[in-house]
Amino acid sequence: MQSVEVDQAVLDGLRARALNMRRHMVRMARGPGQGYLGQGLAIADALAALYFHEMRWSPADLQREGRDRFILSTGHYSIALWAVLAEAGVIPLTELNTYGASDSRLAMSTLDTSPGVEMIGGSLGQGLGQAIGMAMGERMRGTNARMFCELSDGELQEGATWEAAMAASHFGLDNLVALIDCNGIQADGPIVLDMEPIREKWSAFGWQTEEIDGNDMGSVVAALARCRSRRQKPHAIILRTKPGCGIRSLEVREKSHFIRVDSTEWDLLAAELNQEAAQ
Ligand SMILES: Cc1ncc(C[n+]2csc(CCOP(=O)(O)OP(=O)(O)O)c2C)c(N)n1
Repeated sequence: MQSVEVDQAVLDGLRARALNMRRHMVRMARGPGQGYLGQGLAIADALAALYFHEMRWSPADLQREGRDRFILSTGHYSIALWAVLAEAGVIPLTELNTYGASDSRLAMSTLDTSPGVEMIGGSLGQGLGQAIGMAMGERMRGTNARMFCELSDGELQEGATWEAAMAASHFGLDNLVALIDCNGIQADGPIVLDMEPIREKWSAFGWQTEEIDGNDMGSVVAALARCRSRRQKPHAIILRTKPGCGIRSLEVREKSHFIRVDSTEWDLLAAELNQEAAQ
């Protein structure tokens, strides 16, 4: 595997971004007192690396032609998307505590009325197929834009995901990167169907694959850099992530699909996050 040297200052900057995003997420879930916080905290490092290092996009023009795109297939991970967009200055910080309110742009699953949303989520298993359409479209237009599609381990149980995986390798979409968030949970328990060995399955479907600790910034940045090489194959990065990452009491929680805590506990969670960051 090609080794990638990443500047320490760059990594430190991205870790600081991810920490801020985790703070934004706690603030969001605190509004309604609940939310998909566990998954958001887990995927924060990957989104920080994408939006603040790997992707070519402009916070000032979210519709810019030929932009790199992030496609969030797992719609209920929206809390992480709102957090990265808030960190980039696209969403005002004051709006974050409207998360999940009925008239809010920041819904608990992605809507087309929210900023920076490339596809409407909610129905799982749809993202990779849509990302393929976008990747083919950009190729036909002759741009260098790349598509980064997040999907969850639960979505690996959808037939549509594997149909899309076959199509991407058939068409040699080397401008497509799938980020497969393997957090090991599916709703209120462990993953229902055993999908292992996940990496081997993607390799067998013709993808260039690697498997990393999705909460280690150095590994995430290096894996994304390796996907820049265009060798007629789509790329899959299997991210092993920790639900609740950054807040110890959530990391060890048995059920972290939908987090609800008492109003008195939010300060404690925020303090735990700061404490872990200081270590
Ligand atoms: C097509 C479809 N089937 C079922 C659901 C209901 N559903 C919502 S979240 C969820 C769990 C999915 O697990 P995973 O995607 O791994 O997400 P995580 O548990 O990590 O949040 C399910 C089955 C859905 N949203 N879409």
